[in-house]
Amino acid sequence: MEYQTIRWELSEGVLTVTLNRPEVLNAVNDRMAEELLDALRRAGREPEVRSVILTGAGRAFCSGQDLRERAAGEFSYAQHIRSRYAPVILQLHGLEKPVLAAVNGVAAGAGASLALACDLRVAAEEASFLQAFTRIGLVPDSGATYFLPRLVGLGKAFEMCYLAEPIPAPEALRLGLVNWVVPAAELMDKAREVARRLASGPTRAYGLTKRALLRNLRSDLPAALDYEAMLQDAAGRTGDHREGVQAFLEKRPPRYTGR
Ligand code: T3D
Repeated sequence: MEYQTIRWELSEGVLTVTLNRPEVLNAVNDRMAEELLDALRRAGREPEVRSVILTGAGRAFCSGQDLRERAAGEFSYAQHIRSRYAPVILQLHGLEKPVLAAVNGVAAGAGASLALACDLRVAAEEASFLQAFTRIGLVPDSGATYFLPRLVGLGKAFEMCYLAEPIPAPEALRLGLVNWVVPAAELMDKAREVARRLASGPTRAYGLTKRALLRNLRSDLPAALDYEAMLQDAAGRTGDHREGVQAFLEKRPPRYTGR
């Protein structure tokens, strides 16, 4: 698929996907949702991709649904969310490779949900998170009501969704909504530093770790222990595990290949 609304750049195992409609603060239209889904599926398939950065072009990360695209007349929000947003969020969240959002500016509505669906978030000092939905009489969607209470607790999630005030990056850091806040000029360096480190790590073990963390959010302890044991069997059979042990015994840094 030829990309018109996003950019795909792969270097040193790190895929950078850039939302690229800066004139509308990277608002998501149907084309962008389609391209993003295609890019994320490709990222899952291609072994050369060992970590992913999602970011935005220009001064915003993403302003959510393109409000200019709303067709007049009959329109099913449910159908649109199920067919456009849900597959992207599920693909992003389920991608068994580390995924990092580099939040360069405002992340609003479904744009915030995209960032929240990533495993890690690094934000520029000027970035902010805005649950814009109720400002226009909508319900938080694209996973906002799933991710927010888990990341910041129910009380703060209510506040963010009801009042729909922007949460500036430094507050987002205090809340645990982002992992790092850096000056804008250093954002991509920081994102690449983390992504490169992850891209040179044991990719299968990271993928299985992600599976365990997500599944065990909803498990009781005996089930969590059992699931970990099962995944450990898979990790234990990887070349990277053998290399990790060998490197430890030889007192040298490991050389992981992702297999
Ligand atoms: O429809 C469904 O399927 C349901 C799914 C819904 C999911 C959602 O995401 S609902 C939430 C949709 N998003 C919003 O409501 C946010 C709308 N945008 C804003 O509130 C503000 O733009 C921001 C707070 C994000 C940033 O404000 P500011 O002052 O920095 O920028 P601005 O001047 O408002 O925007 C700059 C330009 O981008 C402007 O265009 P112009 O006047 O220069 O030609 C503005 O219209 C455009 N823009 C910003 N956001 C969107 C947008 N155009 C279309 N859709 C947008 N979401």
